[in-house]
Amino acid sequence: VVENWVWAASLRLEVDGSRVESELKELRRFSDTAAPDVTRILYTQSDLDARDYLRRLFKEEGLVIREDAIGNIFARWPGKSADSPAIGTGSHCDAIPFSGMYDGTVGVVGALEAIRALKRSGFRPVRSIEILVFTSEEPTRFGIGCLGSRALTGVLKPLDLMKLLDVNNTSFDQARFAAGYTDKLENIELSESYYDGFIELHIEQGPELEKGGIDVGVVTAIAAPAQLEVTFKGDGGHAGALLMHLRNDALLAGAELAIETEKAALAKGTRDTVVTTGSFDIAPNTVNSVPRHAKLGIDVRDIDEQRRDSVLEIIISRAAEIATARRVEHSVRVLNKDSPADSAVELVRALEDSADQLNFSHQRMVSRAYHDSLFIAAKFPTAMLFIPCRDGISHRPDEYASEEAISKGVLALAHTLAKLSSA
Ligand code: HGY
Ligand code: MN
Ligand code: MN
Ligand code: MN
Repeated sequence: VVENWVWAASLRLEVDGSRVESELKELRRFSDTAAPDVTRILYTQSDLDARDYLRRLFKEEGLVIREDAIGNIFARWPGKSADSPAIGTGSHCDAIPFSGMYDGTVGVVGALEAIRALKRSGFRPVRSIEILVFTSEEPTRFGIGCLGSRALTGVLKPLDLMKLLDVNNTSFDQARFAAGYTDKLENIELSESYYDGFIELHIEQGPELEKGGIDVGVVTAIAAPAQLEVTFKGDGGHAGALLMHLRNDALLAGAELAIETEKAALAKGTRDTVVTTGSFDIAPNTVNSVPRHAKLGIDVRDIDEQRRDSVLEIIISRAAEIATARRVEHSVRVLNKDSPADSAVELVRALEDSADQLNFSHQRMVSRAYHDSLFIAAKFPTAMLFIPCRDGISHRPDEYASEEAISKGVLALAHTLAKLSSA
């Protein structure tokens, strides 16, 4: 590894930050909500337009493109030994409703600029370098995040994918066929030797790097996400005529549970346990009708899997107690309960070496957001590279990463890709 280090130090890479910024701005145009809010949901026209745009950029760079049965996009820069396991990099380009323009996209356009910078320097990889645009990192349409990477690593099998339905009862197969993805689901899973290593560049989505004035973060572990859905059903009735003691109000059961989820997180006494009741649907949702249906979407995370699971158990038992006390029916569905992932030590070191070579300050950190790297890490050596974002804001339209921060992330990524693809 030392000779790579010495050799890579001779790289003189130029990153065109303003080109990256303009390409991110162009990507933002593909949205179902007006700027600055970005909404880009799996297989919608905005998503398909964004994919077309990215494929155009990849083609301009002469990359070899393929797409799999669910729309994971692979854009490969063939190396001298094209058959060796490749070095992967990339992220996602879908966006939750009313969010920002940097989450995911920095890791896609940044990976392309890293390849362009390496090409401009005359560098030629031994191992191919491949950009992977994961098809649906956000849980918005089918309720579960990281669909692309779960399928690529076999966490979700074809049968699991076929069971997925969106809120309009459109099946995953119907949705992907309509988007033009008709290959067999069985062809998605990657072989063990597909990648030799994978690096994902992403905004931190937290305040630590900016607060510390640190150029880049090297992610050592990715927190363990879990999502559950709790539904309460009551009899409902007339808001005026139904007396209070005769009610079994589904909304109030849900409201009580939402407060209990916050209590369960705080009771753990650590900042690493976070719980969010992110969605709360009620029906019939009319002011003069006692709610008879409430559905809560609850997101539970921690870097400690046992602690996360104990919070899940508390929430599930409180839901049952509340249902009994309020004489409502209830059901609980755990959509996913994933394990945390550790980065590969050799990739953490490679990223730190690159930062040192570039005189960038860096720090090791945990990712509190989940990413496709969470699943890729179970099959291939993986690490993530974070750049600061303003006030740590994300999943909001005022999410922002400066051109300088992005350029530093791209330079550190390019240096690391050069090293990893040279042996
Ligand atoms: O929710 C997350 O952590 C990711 O941004 N989807
Ligand atoms: Mn996100
Ligand atoms: Mn993301
Ligand atoms: Mn150092």
